[in-house]
Amino acid sequence: MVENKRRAYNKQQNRITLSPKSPRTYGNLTKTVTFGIAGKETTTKRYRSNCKTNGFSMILVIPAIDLRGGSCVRLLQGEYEKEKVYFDDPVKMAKLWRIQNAKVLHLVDLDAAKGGPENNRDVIGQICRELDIPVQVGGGIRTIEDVDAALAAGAYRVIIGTSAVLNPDLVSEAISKHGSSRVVVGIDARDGEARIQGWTEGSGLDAVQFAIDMENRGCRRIVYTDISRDGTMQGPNVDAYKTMGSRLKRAKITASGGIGNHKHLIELNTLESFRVDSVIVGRALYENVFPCQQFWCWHMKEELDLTCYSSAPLKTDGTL
Ligand code: AMZ
Repeated sequence: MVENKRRAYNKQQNRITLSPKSPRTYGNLTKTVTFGIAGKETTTKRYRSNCKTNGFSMILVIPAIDLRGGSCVRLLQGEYEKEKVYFDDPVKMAKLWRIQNAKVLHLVDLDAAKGGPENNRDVIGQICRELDIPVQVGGGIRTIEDVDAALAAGAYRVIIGTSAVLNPDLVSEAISKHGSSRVVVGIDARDGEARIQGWTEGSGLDAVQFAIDMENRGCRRIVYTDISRDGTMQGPNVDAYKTMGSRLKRAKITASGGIGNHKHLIELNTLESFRVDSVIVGRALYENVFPCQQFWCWHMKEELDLTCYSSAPLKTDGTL
């Protein structure tokens, strides 16, 4: 078999193995990816975001599931009254994003973010257990016990928003306990001001200054949402990411809000020098705007039987 051959079928293991043609081809992809076939087990090693292919950096696209009342919803600009329910089976939804090639999943408990009861905890735990990719979980993480519990339930990473504002020491404590890749800060801004409690209250804090403060506390990733763009599909607030990114020295930015088509992704892909390496996409994925999605069973989501889809959960240290 030619060494360079991209796909090799290993009969013994009954697997198709994708191996890099050359180290340059997959750049930052840290490990070989192995896909199962015909209902066999699927194993995916961890990716580093910003995979480089032939010197071209690709932003990591992270599908979002926002949970409310047990369903997958999207809000318009974060307003709880402007809710659209997309699917009522979040575990199946998570698997659908996974088979659409998600490398990381973004999971938010909207009820808990607003201070409501944490009714979604069981389903969050189930998704974390049943998916073989890292899941980042936000919404309602207010105490170190919440951080510990989410990570123990299988989340790869927790996002602290409201409590980073109200109790910034929590961020320092959680990072020193679990490390900066497992604890990140969510900054959700409207007109440059960070908002809290499910975005229902202002904080009086300037989003950029707040990000710098968090970086000084050891934070190495900011999930930065522009509220006025969120759910609109009108395009990301590129200037806001440039402004924040030019002030940060060590933290990376995950952009969020406004993605409506592939051109928006390409726009964000130019912001690597502004520390943007990944983007959360919600409504655009649910509304199937990317042509490639149509090949990935979205229209059959109700009928699809995903019980044959099994996966190896990540261990708590993030390895398989
Ligand atoms: O849409 C909303 N109203 C909303 C939302 N998506 N409110 C909060 N959140 C997300 C933030 C962040 O990921 O983007 O919840 C997380 C922060 O939650 P908390 O409870 O720590 O502020």
